[in-house]
Amino acid sequence: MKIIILLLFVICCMLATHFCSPIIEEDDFSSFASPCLQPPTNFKKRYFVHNNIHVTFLEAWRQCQAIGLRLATITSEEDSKLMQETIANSTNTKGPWYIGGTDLGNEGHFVWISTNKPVGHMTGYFNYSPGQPDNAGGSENCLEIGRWGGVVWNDEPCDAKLRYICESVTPNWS
Ligand SMILES: [Ca+2]
Ligand SMILES: [Ca+2]
Repeated sequence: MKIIILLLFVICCMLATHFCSPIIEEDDFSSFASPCLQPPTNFKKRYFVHNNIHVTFLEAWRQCQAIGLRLATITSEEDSKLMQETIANSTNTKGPWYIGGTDLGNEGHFVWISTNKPVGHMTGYFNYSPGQPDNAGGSENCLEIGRWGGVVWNDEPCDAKLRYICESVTPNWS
């Protein structure tokens, strides 16, 4: 009889542990599978033209970060049109400005430093000026926009002091 009671006690303890203290693994996100918590499929991009200081590419990268933004990426014709409108409405409409593309460390293979994605990734969108990027002098590793007017891109030495353009990307819940 004592053995049966002891066994029942052990089983009760095991059940209590199972139901009262569920162990959730750190990487178990199944509990977040509610439709209400799905990530948005649309994002709204805004550009911010900074004309007040001239900085190197890496300084521009950090300047954007310091105000909660990131150095601009342009991944579609729609982005390019938005860029054109934003520049037209800025306090200085003459470039060039840094945007976030660089082939530092891997010549000829440009990535967006803000997203770690190759330039043209998924969309195949490029907007280089004819003949660019040319890596002139063997040392042009950062992308600028607006050197010759418009919004075409050119590679430029990363230590050139230029104005710069940041962006914000926010979920579009509407
Ligand atoms: Ca280069
Ligand atoms: Ca160039």
